Amino acid sequence: MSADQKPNQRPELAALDDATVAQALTRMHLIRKFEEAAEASYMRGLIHGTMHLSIGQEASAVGTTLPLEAHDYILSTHRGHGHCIARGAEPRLMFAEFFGKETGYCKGRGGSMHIADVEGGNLGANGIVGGGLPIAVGVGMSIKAQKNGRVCMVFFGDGASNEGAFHEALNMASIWKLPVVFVCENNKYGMSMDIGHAMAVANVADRAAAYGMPGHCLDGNDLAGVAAVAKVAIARARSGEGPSLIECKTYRWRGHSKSDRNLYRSKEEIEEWRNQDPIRRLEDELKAHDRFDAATLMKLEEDAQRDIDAAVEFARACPDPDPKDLTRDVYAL
Ligand SMILES: Cc1ncc(C[n+]2csc(CCOP(=O)(O)OP(=O)(O)O)c2C)c(N)n1
Repeated sequence: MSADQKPNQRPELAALDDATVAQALTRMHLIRKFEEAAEASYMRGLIHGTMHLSIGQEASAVGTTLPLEAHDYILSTHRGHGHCIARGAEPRLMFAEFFGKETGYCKGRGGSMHIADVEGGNLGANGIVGGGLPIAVGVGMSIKAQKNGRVCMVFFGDGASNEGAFHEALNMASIWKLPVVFVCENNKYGMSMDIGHAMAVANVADRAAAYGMPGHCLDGNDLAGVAAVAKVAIARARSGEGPSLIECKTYRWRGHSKSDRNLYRSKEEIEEWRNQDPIRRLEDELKAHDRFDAATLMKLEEDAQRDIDAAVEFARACPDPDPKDLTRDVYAL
C-alpha cells in the first residue's frame, strides 16, 4: 500500500512517501546525535570556543529544507548544525571542522559557527545575529539576474527579527519579488530574553503583512506540517511570485550556548517542550498509521548513531594542520 492510500492520515503526512519520511527521520536523528556527540566532545576538551545546540528544533531544519532542490541555497545561523545536516552535509567533515582539522569543511578555520559548504548549497552559518538576512537578498538578486530558477532559504531566530536587517531584507526581497524563503526559528528566547518582552506582536509571521508577503505561523515541531508549508513557499519563490515568511515555533532543550546556566526558564517549561519532541511525535504518528513498525524505526535511529560515532572517530584520527599554515585561508585580499 502506498503512503497516500493509508487511512486517516493528515494530508501533510500522506504527501510524504515512505522513502522521504525515512530520509527526514534519519536526518533528524543525525542532527540530534551529532549535537549530543559535539556536546560530549566539548566536555572532553576536544572542541574549543563555544557552540549553540538546536536539540529540540530538528523538525524545523529538516521540514523546511525537505522540498528544496539540489541546486537551491541555504543561509544559516550561529545555531546552524541542524541546517547543515538537513541540507546533506557530511557529519564527519563537520566534526573535523569542530576539531580544527584540515579535512573540515573550512579546513578547521571556521568551527561551529562558520561552517559553509558552497558546493552543497550551504552558503554558510553566521556568528552575526541576522547576518544571513541581507546576504539572502543579494543571493536572491543574483538568482533573479541569472534566471537560473534557484531558491534561497535563509534561517534566523526570533531575536534576529527585531533587528533592522530583518526589516530591510524583507522589504527589499518583497518589492523586487526575489526567490527567497525567510524561515524564523522562534525558540522563544534570544539568549535569556523572552520574546514576549522583546516584540509587540504575538507572532513573527504577523510582520509579513507589513511587507506584502505571506506569513505562515507554524507548529515548528511538526515535521510534516512544516514541510507542507515550506513546499508552498518554495514553489511561490521559484515561480517568481516573491518571498514568504515562515515562522516555526519551537524550543531549544539546551541553554543558549555552552555558558548558559538556564536561570531564566523553569524546569517545568523545558519538560513541557521535551514532551513535544519532534522526533518522537513523528515516530508515534508513523506507527499509529501503520507506516513503519517499531523495529524499522529503531534501526533508523541505531544507524544514525553508528554514523555519528564513526564520524567522530574519523575526525579525531585526522591530522592537525601544520602550524606554518596558521594564517592561510583566514583572510582574503
Ligand atoms: C549582531 C549581533 N548582536 C548580538 C550578538 C550576540 N548574540 C549571539 S546569539 C544572540 C541571541 C540570538 O537570538 P535569536 O536570534 O532568537 O536566535 P537563537 O539564539 O534563539 O537561536 C545574541 C544576542 C551577535 N552575535 N550578533
